[in-house]
Amino acid sequence: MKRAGFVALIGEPNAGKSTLTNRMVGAKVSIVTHKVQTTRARIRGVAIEGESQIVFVDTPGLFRPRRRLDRAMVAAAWGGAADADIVVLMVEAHRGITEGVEAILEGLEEIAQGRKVALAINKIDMVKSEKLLGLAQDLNSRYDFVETFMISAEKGHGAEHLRAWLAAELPEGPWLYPEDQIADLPLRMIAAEMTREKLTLRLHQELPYQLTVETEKWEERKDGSARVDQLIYVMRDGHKGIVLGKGGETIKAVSTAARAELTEFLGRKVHLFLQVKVRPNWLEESERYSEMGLDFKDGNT
Ligand SMILES: Nc1nc2c(ncn2[C@@H]2O[C@H](COP(=O)(O)OP(=O)(O)OP(=O)(O)O)[C@@H](O)[C@H]2O)c(=O)[nH]1
Ligand SMILES: [Mg+2]
Repeated sequence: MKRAGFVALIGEPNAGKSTLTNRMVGAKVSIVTHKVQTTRARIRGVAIEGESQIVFVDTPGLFRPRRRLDRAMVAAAWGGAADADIVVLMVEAHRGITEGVEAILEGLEEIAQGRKVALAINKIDMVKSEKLLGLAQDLNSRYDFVETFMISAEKGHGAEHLRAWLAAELPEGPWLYPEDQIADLPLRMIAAEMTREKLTLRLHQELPYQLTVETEKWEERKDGSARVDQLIYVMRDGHKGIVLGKGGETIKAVSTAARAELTEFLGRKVHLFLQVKVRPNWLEESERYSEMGLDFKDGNT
């Protein structure tokens, strides 16, 4: 019997939601870095398990938002949970029940309403197994999870078990996407995200949080290759200098890494052109939000 539905992965920034999404899908559809607040919008990745089509909804981390962008991100994350058939809360094994996790548990009470909520304790590769049972009990005493999983999204422990469980719990019904589709995200956005990942990995401190990347032009060439032009918006002249790097070496390295990844993803040659633009107010421009897949109005208040 065919089954299909949405599984939202929620949790604090850095919990491993995007890593798990990619593992479940079997391809990199969502960017991953060691820094917090990497994912900015909902990213849908599609996995098939037996007769079930599981649409994983990777969400931005939940934290106490300050900027308009932060508020829009957090709203997108809760929205993802509210629209899902099943919600999986991811908690980092070595960090345990932080203030952030407590705040999420409170929020869950409100949005869960009849939805199945499962717990996935992630990064079990980082702690002694004796610690896990206590953490699982503690979390289950605070919220009535339908099931608890111990996983390592990165190493793969427990991932198959979780996927099989999700596949069986989804409602019966026709599949939502064609069989060969792995992500529900325009290519131009995937490409922009790849570049943003490389920038985030190379740039320090606050800079990754003060830039955005957009694919401006996508041209299919007769020889089968693609020409992709992207804009990197930064807020200050000084930031532009840092993104470019001495003699342009930073932007060159970013471009090389992003192009390699996009080439592999598409399976054909890519010409990638990056341009940095200073735009002091981009965080307050609604068009930047729609390009990211966020709702500008969610950032109000
Ligand atoms: N050791 C270990 N590291 C992990 C595991 N899962 C994820 N990570 C690492 O944790 C960091 C954050 O992973 P992400 O998948 O980007 O986390 P996220 O929850 O999507 O983070 P945001 O998008 O910022 O909300 C990365 O450095 C991952 O490699 C795991 O099971 N074990
Ligand atoms: Mg993420």
